[in-house]
Amino acid sequence: MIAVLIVIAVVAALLLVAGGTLLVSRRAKRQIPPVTGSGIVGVARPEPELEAGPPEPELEAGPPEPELEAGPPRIASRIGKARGLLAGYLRAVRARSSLDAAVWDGLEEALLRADVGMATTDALLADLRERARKGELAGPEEVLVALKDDMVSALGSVGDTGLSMADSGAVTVWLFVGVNGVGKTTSIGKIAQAQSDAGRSVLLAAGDTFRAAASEQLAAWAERAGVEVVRGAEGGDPSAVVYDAVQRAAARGNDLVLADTAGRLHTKVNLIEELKKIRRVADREPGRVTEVLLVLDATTGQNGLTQARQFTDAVGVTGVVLTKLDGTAKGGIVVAIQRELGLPVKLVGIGEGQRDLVRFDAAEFVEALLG
Ligand SMILES: Nc1nc2c(ncn2[C@@H]2O[C@H](COP(=O)(O)OP(=O)(O)O)[C@@H](O)[C@H]2O)c(=O)[nH]1
Ligand SMILES: [Mg+2]
Repeated sequence: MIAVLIVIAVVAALLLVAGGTLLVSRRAKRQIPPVTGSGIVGVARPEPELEAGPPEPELEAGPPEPELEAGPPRIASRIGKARGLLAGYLRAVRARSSLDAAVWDGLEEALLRADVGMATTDALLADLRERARKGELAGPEEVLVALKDDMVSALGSVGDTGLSMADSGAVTVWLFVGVNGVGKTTSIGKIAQAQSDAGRSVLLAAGDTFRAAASEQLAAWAERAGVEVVRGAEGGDPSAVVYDAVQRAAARGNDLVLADTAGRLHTKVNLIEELKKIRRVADREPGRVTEVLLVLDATTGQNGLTQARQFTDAVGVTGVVLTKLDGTAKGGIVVAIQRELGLPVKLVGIGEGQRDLVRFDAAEFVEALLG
């Protein structure tokens, strides 16, 4: 009887220990913080040590994270639609035994379908045809390799993808502009997270005062990222909100203000006037606007270019944040933006999650698209 009791006690103890170990290892797994911002948001200054940043928010706090991904998501894993569209054309091109008309037609159609745009497609193909005519490119495979190289250099020729900071002593302001629904507020939320992970002290300015929900949405992102937000009254003066945010940042010693704006009035002159004013006010000491980021929605393809032109000249855009690249076959729009607007795409949005915004890398992107 005693022997039986002893056996039962030993088994129970073993079960307890095993259960405990399992729990601990589960918890440990859940608490492993995702690898922070290395692929996100480039900066001109060296990155501070990760340890300097605020503590990682609990995973539960953010929007759903894609599973099975350690580090920041790679572009290739998210632009399946664009890859899929091109893959069919490229297979057919590769299958040709010589550089016949079908090769050129196939390439042209592929690029146009991917929304690279007529002008850019023509320019890319004219160069390749000329090189083929001179005998520099022998077959379809060589043409494809040359096309990739040309795309990478076209993408790299319009400037740096880094995001710059003001000299110390000033408060850096990054201003986000673009029409309604393109992803300004969401991108600010993601950047706030990445920048505070990188050790910066970030403050958000809810410059979209058009409706209360806009600043509430920004406040929700601020909370997730563990940063503060300065809000104004609904319908209030957005410049005043941005001004207050810069003052507050200076007083509190924040390095970086991310300023949201409204995008609703884009057909009227006064949105542009409003943005110019916000920019002027944000640039007053101690504020310094070092980036004006035009947010464009990749799913609108070529239409986005028309929008972009309305903003670029007026507010001195320094770069593009291209969102929703995960939801479109029109990935070629990246090439059109850089070539036709002469603006670098600095960041790309590849999902709705907190870490789904990555620094744009031309070689990685072209390989993901055509590889
Ligand atoms: N799939 C996907 N959705 C995005 C991305 N960026 C933003 N969105 C969604 O686009 C919608 C509009 O975004 P919002 O930030 O409110 O746009 P805003 O009006 O320019 O501030 C929201 O539902 C976002 O979740 C992205 O990169 N990928
Ligand atoms: Mg918004």
